[in-house]
Amino acid sequence: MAELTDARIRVPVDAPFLVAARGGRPSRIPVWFMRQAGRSLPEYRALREGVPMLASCFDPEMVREITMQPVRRHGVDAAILFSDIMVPLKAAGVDLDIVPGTGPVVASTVRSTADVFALPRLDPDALRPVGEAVGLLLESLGETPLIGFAGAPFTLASYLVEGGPSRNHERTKALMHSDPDTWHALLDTLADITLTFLRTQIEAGVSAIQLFDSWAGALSARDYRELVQPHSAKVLRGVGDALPKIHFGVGTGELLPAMRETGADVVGVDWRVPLDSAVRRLRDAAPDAPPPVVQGNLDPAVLFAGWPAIEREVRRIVDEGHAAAGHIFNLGHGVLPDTDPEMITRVVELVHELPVGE
Ligand code: 1CP
Repeated sequence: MAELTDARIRVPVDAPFLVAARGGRPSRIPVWFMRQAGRSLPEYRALREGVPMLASCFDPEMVREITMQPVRRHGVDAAILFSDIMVPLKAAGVDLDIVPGTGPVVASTVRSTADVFALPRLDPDALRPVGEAVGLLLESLGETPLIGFAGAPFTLASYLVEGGPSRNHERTKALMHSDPDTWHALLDTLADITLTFLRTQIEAGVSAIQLFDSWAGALSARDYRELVQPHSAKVLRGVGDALPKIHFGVGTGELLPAMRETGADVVGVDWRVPLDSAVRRLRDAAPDAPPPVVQGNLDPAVLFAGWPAIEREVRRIVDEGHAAAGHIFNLGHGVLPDTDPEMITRVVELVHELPVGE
């Protein structure tokens, strides 16, 4: 693979994040935070002043700077590319916007076979600014790994079908149950778009990828396996095995084994399931598979509880993470906007002081 011989990549093979992701014993417990780039940082808000979210995602210098901000400030073990799950759809020409305070809003919902066939294909050239941003970041990051990411087909579909953020996903569930053929055609199209987005980032030099199926926890395990899993598997198998693959969703305690079966090396866990229970669920479901590697799972709201409570929770999570073959410390979902950045820095320092385990 080209990325393994790319002289611009200076990430050592024993970087703690990469070792843990592979189920090895790192020199320290690696830590990064979902949504670490953005929102809670004053330097982010200053830079984004007057620049729409999607415009910033297609500006390579801006992406470089926003991606670097939490690395400089907190000393995390990995950077995550500043972008959004809607970027590949925007690049394909889908009429959508990211509205401040709301999230992604789609101009025309996708609910019929005709709507699915009318979806544009994604020309990789339209993602050139994303590849350029990754290239710039390889220089700035040096030895710190860069995580690329994409939204999984189900989570992307939920925005296209609902037209925006949704609490109950009722129209999405109505489509999957009333017209499975159209549903599968939609998810197959989205899997192709997602793969193109990930391949752009991989060819440009990211060290790992995370597939966000943020809203998959809204589904039963039965529906997930039948209507979603094959499409996420198409994405993760299509990416290949050259770099570690993390798969995450919120409220997915019942889905953890099924999500791992899509081809994930690392399973992201939210705060609802203790990491040792998550490891047991994964191991019991696949006794012959390699021992599980997990990422998580501090409740983002605990960062508002004051240091003594935060410290107690971090220590508990690190202890429970010792049940896994590898543990990447993270939150159970993204950093909340009003989080005090100082608490994040202190969590990084504490995790780095704690023992790695056997
Ligand atoms: O107005 C603003 O400043 C935009 C807020 C914002 C930001 C900073 C949005 C809109 N997206 C992002 C960046 C982003 N999105 C990143 C950056 C890298 C980092 O993690 O630091 C990432 C990884 C995402 C991924 C993303 N976007 C997900 C999956 C992760 C998750 O949190 O579950 C989802 C579901 C989205 C959709 C989205 N984009 C933006 C918002 C507010 C939302 C969620 C809307 C909803 O609740 O449905």
